[in-house]
Amino acid sequence: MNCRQCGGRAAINMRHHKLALCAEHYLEWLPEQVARALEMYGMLLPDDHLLVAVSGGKDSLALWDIFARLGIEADGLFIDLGIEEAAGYSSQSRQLAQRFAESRHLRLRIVDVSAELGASIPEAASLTLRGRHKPCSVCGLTKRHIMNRIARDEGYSVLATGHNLDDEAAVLFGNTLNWSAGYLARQAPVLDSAPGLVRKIKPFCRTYERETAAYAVLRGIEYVYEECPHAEGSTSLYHKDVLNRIEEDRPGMKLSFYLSFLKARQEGLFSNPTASPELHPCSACGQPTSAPGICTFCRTWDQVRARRAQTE
Ligand code: Q46
Ligand code: ZN
Ligand code: ZN
Repeated sequence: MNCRQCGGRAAINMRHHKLALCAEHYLEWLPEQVARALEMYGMLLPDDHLLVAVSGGKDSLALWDIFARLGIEADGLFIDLGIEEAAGYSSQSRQLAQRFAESRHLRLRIVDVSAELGASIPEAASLTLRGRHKPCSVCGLTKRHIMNRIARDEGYSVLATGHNLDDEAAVLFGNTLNWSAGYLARQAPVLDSAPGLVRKIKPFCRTYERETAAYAVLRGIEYVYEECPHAEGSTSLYHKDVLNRIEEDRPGMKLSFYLSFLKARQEGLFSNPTASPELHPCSACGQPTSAPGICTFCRTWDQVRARRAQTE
């Protein structure tokens, strides 16, 4: 297989794009794709102050690298969840994120959940009802809260995440299986800002996971290879697996599934105005919530601290 641009040996063959490229041309091609997505979805505004959520994985580090190569200034935010199973998943991720930032002279803001909230994510999960099965619901809730709080309080106007096409297609697939109209109405490459909420963007929403992985490897980016140990057996991994099997037989299916959804969404298929819950500021932390009184984040962590006090 040869590179379409120079005829040299291809480093990646993207059947879904009917395109093979050598390492050099691939490393030019992907940032161009990201620049196109930024433009196409109006992700960035001229005076934006950008924060990238960095997990230490391939997607977020590749995205931060691409921003730097495109000349787009962005600081990073790493949230240390305190997940120490699987040979220190969080410490390893934190180290790699720090090493990446230092080697490129980029600013990385670190929030340590245990230090800031009094318990790690696995501890919090074991202390609440929500964590009876997996820590993912308390984890997702906490990450969303911290990302928005740091962005809002520290003067960022936009938050970028490394969600790729495989992530987006799996979420879409899950929401479609359940016909979750509210979630479908809100799934988009850009989530506009609202009172108390910064704008969120997903510049890799059209980029296959294989492509971000190839980019990270070819750029020599050191990243955490392992998934979080709690991801194992999750519904979203199962949905990814199903979609991968279809993609194998029909290259490009994932992309067309996602893009056709965006088109249908734009044409009003999910525009039921009653689907969006009304938001008001949480009486404890001030972040927008649809829950009456205090938000689910504050309620959950109050419960964690109360249970911890009982057990001490
Ligand atoms: S939610 Fe669950 Fe992830 Fe948190 S506990 Fe791990 S798998 S990191 S995206
Ligand atoms: Zn080439
Ligand atoms: Zn709150």
